[in-house]
Amino acid sequence: MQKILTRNQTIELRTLLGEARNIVLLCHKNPDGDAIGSMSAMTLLLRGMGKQVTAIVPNPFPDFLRWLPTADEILLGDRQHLKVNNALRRAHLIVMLDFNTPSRMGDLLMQKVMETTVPKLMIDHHLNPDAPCQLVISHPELCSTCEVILRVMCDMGWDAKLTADEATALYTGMMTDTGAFTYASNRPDIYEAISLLLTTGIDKDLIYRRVFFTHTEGRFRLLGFLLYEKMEVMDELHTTLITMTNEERLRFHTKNGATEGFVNMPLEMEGMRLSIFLREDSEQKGLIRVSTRSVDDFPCNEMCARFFNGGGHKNASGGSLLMSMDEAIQVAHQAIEAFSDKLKD
Ligand SMILES: [Mn+2]
Repeated sequence: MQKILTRNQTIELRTLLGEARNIVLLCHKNPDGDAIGSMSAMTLLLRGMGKQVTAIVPNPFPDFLRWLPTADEILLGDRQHLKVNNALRRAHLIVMLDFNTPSRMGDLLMQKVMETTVPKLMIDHHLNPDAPCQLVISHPELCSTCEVILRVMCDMGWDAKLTADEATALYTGMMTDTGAFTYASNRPDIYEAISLLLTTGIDKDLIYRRVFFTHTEGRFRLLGFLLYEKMEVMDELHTTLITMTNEERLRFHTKNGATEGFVNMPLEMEGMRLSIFLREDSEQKGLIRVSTRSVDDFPCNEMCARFFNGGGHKNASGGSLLMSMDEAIQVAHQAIEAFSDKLKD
């Protein structure tokens, strides 16, 4: 695998870590497998170097990630205020994982973090990093932050001591950010990286089941309802739109996050190019969460930037709208119309 760190970055990283005894790890709001996988791997890696590590999430993460090494120690930024404040006050280094700009941590945590003058390191794979950090290791061409971390470990010569627990965490992030290697996963060196992870003896099939075979009956019935009753299919535009209100979600006794992955499913219909999923936020009234997925060259990130106050990756992006569901549906239709040239045959 080619090196991803420049000589200067290598030196800067060594300096940042060398001076830091207490390290705080942070990830984005609504943490996913890559966010928690990154924090888990970094916690283990840095502890292996003798560091005191505290990992903080802005808000709770899904239960299917709870089995990851060190996940049970992660502090909740929206609940454990005292412990979070203490960890931030004691920190000699703050490491931001899997996000490109402080606002992705949510207002509360962002404010606390940006108030501190502690040196900051960002490791990420989202486009256009924008954060006041001493060192930004940003690689949008890589599939996940976990892949970035593994490549950093290789460049720094830390991979020789790669443990099975670290590999498990890193594999989880790579797997979840690529839909189990079904998108954003054509680069050959992804498989070199996986090969390296497998040499530690991890069971990737078990990791797959632990992450993906964990659904409740409610989720399945909600999925059935949404696909049957709430999915609009625009054949000529090769596009689907699914919408879900809180009331509909609660009817199936499912938690927030139970719809994870739903947006990918319409793309399994032959010829589909774009899937849009609108759902009411579980907490903030009048906020509509937007997820988009596409195949091939359709630019979800451009659509999300132009219409949904968001962005992300070409084939997987998101955003949000402050309006009613009916209004959001209208915006979605405008977005689809504006991109119709790219969607039609
Ligand atoms: Mn990621």
